[in-house]
Amino acid sequence: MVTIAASRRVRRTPFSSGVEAAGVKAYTVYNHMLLPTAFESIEADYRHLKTDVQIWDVSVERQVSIKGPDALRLMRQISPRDMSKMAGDQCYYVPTVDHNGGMLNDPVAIKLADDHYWLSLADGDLLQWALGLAVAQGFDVDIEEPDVSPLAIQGPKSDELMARVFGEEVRNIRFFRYKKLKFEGQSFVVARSGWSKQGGFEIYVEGEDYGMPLWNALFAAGAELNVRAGCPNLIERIEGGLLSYGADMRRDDTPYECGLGRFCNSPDMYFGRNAMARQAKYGPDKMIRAIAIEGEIETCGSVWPLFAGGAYVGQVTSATWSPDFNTNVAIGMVARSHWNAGTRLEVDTSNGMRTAIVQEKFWI
Ligand code: THG
Repeated sequence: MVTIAASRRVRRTPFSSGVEAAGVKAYTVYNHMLLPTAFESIEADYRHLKTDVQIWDVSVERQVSIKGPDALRLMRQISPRDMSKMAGDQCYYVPTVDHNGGMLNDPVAIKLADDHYWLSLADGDLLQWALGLAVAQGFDVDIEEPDVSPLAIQGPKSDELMARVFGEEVRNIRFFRYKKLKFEGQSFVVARSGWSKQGGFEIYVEGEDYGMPLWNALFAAGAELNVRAGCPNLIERIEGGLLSYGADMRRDDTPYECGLGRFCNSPDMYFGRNAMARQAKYGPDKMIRAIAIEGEIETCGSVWPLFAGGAYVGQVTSATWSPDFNTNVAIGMVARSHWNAGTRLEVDTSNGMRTAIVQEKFWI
């Protein structure tokens, strides 16, 4: 087996020793840090995620901390989602765009105080864009990457497991809200969120000291719940239409093109508003779609072009077999002329041409 060499550039996490002891089978690198991609196998992990409860080392969801009198002003410049009415215990999924409306990242924003936010990043160096804007405009904010490592608890038994470790209060946390809860006398942000459709929580673990004690406490409390180590699951997240920045969308796509138009409601503060005005009014010319693929395929590890009668009409960027839906499930970007549900296309996969059918919506 080939291994990835960790270093100061490719960082380990506070939970890496637990991840290794749990038998991690594969890693990827995300935000210059190790992210597990499989334990038993992607299909076995998927089955278990949907029936039990898993603990995910998602430390790679690094935080950018924006703190100071101009924090909200800066937040409103970097995202088309209006953050001015965010509650004090709220998290928002916020597309962030450049001056052309090109997606730079799709973080979760956490409001810690009126003058303090975290941006929980997807893969990309968004800190540099935020810092550039702040410095160039003389904003009064501190911008840094604090050592915060999210640990996700996902699956139908998440509430039960979390209640055993953090108390019954966790059950009252609403979707995309958080409470500050204690473990061993230390307070942590605990939010009802996570990159699966199976429900669950994310614990924002500050520093290294509590990492393995918390990991071990969760495993001890969850033994009879059949708790296991897991990670974001490729099959489940395609079924659920959870987009992966860098794979399904990039800087050449706007939030409207990514199907994230419902998160674009900021009046006028953000860079990119002029470039996005036409799409806000008339809609985009291409959009992310759920796509089913017929026949046998390998998991998509790159980009598969989509054709209609030989003409290029888009691309598939994620695809794999779904045992529950008995079809290959995929995410792709499709031209307006061919994006209606039921449209039959051809897709050039690593195993050759296959039939692809545009779906009405994602599977879960
Ligand atoms: N949690 C945290 N940080 C993250 C992720 C996360 N950073 C990286 C990556 N994931 C960012 N991307 C997403 C994409 C989708 C969602 C969250 C982060 C998500 N979407 C919900 C959905 O589509 O059903 C709901 C969004 C909403 O309605 O507000 O959860 O997972 N900390």
